[in-house]
Amino acid sequence: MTIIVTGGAGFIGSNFIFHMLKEHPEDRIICLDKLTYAGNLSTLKGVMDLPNFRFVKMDICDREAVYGLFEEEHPDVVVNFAAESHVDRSIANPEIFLETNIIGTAVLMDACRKYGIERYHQVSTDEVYGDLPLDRPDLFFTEKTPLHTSSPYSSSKASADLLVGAYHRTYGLPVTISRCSNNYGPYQFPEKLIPLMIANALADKPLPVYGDGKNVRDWLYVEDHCKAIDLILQHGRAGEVYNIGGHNEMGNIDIVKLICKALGKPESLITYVQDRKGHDRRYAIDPAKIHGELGWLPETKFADGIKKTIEWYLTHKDWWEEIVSGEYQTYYEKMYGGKM
Ligand code: NAD
Ligand code: TDX
Repeated sequence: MTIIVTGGAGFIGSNFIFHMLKEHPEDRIICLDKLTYAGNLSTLKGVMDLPNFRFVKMDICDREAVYGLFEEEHPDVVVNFAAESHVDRSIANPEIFLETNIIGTAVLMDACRKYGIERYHQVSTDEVYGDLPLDRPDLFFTEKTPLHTSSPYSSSKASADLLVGAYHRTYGLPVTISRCSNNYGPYQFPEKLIPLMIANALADKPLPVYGDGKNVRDWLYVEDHCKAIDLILQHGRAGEVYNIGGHNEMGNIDIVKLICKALGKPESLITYVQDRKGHDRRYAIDPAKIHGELGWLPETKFADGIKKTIEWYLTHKDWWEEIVSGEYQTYYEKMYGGKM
């Protein structure tokens, strides 16, 4: 099989490529990535020379280029990870989120319609369901929870999900959608909570916690997410949505304290800053459907996953120090400069 993986130079996409090349060496993987600030070619250096891997620098919104690639490669499967993925950036500048996350998805599916495909898989997020209250721990997101978004990011992802559903119903495109909770693990860009706190703590810099720090996220080790998508591609039913979650809810402040402890840094580094606008309170996934239909359950306990993740950032300083010292610094100053 030939599989196009978009956004494969980013965090989850690269981990998915590593997973697929290991588990399905008979498949050919083509990584299509625009290499935005979040895409890093050095992440893929270990697989770049493999005969069944090809990297193509391309924008998913570039219809002509995307059609050209489909014409040349005739992919059997497309897995779309490519997106603008950071909520805070979407609040500062929504437009690129609408372009990449909505128009890009439409272009990819149009190419699938034109050239034929066995499966188009859309990597979505639990954020499309909005948030849950902190005082109702009995409530979870199921696939039937109505879409109810808070940020330009989640709205763009929900819009894309609606389009994917429409292409299935209108054109019979064989699609699947997965909606996953917060991922953590190697190669995550240090603008996201866990790697940002690790990088700042190591540099003895303030650890910026939004609001009261009590917002809850449902953390999933990235490898478990990749395994779930692999299963959906093999056995998932076309037209269906699958929620993927870790059953691992944690308050932000507890994660930050845990990172301080693991790195031997004082909690006095923790600095409460102005809350994110429209900040979702709690996310929690009910993964009963993917468990019942496909037998998937998260395998990595948070205690083990976070240990592995911290260890990875300690042993791969060259990977993230380059990012922290470059263009990202301008964003960081804009985002946190006046707040701390
Ligand atoms: P990321 O920001 O680390 O990576 C995104 C990748 O997409 C980058 O390599 C970037 O260069 C590429 N890209 C961006 N715009 C592009 C375009 N126009 N054309 C081609 N490539 C483009 O993101 P991530 O955290 O790996 O997330 C991957 C996907 O998973 C996204 O769709 C995101 O919405 C979804 N998701 C993420 C999480 C999470 O916790 N990180 C959870 C649930 C769902
Ligand atoms: O500096 C920070 N301080 C802070 O308190 C940052 C960057 C985050 N936070 C809080 C905000 C959230 O409650 O930590 C929590 C996690 O924040 P992010 O890492 O930005 O993730 P989140 O907004 O939950 O979204 C993530 O999960 C769902 C991904 O970025 C999305 O792409 C995915 O869809």
